[in-house]
Amino acid sequence: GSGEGGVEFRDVSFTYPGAEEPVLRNISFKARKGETVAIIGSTGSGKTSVLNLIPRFYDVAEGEVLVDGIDVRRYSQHALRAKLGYVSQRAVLFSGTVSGNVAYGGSAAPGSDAEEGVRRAVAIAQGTDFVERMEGQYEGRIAQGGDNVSGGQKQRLSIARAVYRQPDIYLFDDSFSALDYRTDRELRAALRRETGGATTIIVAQRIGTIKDADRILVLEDGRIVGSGTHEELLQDCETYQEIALS
Ligand code: TTP
Ligand code: MG
Repeated sequence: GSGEGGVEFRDVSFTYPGAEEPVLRNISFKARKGETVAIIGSTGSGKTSVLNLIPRFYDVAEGEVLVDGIDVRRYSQHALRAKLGYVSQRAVLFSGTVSGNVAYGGSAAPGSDAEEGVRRAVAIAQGTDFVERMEGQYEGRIAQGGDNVSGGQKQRLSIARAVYRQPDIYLFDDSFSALDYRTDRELRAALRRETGGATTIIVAQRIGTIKDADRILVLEDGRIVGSGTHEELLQDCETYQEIALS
């Protein structure tokens, strides 16, 4: 079932406030504890919209979204968000230190346990090398909007921010898109190794990022048009074949 650490969608349809047409139609899937479920599909197919329903950025009117087997509407905002490590499609950094960004405003003074946590999170996110090359390292300055770090570095720091919180469930919205293949692979391997048993939902545009997922959902116009492993989908999902061969 979708017990501890699980996510489940039960026949979810969703329309944005003020919109006429549903953006998601009859979405059902399960990510059991420790599984990696990937979502792929063309731009505008609804991938971000699926993820947005898990932390309750929006509430569904039809169907149910469950976390640990419980309807998300029954959690307090705080209890729900504490379980989730959400990394948005646009990495958001604020002006402050590397540590402050990873600990999300929390204090991570040099020598504290929090600083240890920051180092560990940055290491898992494959950011140690560039952070340690920065002037000031973990106390080094991040400019407003992260303008002094590259796109891939920004992504790694926002991933580190999620890792730091040690969530049961990771939600990655295209969070690896600016990483080279090797960093992408190593980051995901480190996550699997170090976050023992966390459930992961990965939205991605490239096959390499999602190929080894336990299950891949193919989204088209807000509907699931295929679901299975990479091999299964290559066999029997036309949309997936098109993505894979493009
Ligand atoms: P998304 O769910 O954002 O589609 P996507 O994540 O698959 O696309 P991309 O690969 O480019 O990131 O959008 C689906 C539709 O929903 C699209 O028509 C835009 C609309 N939408 C809103 O109206 N409000 C929102 O907050 C979002 C996220 C999407
Ligand atoms: Mg998106």
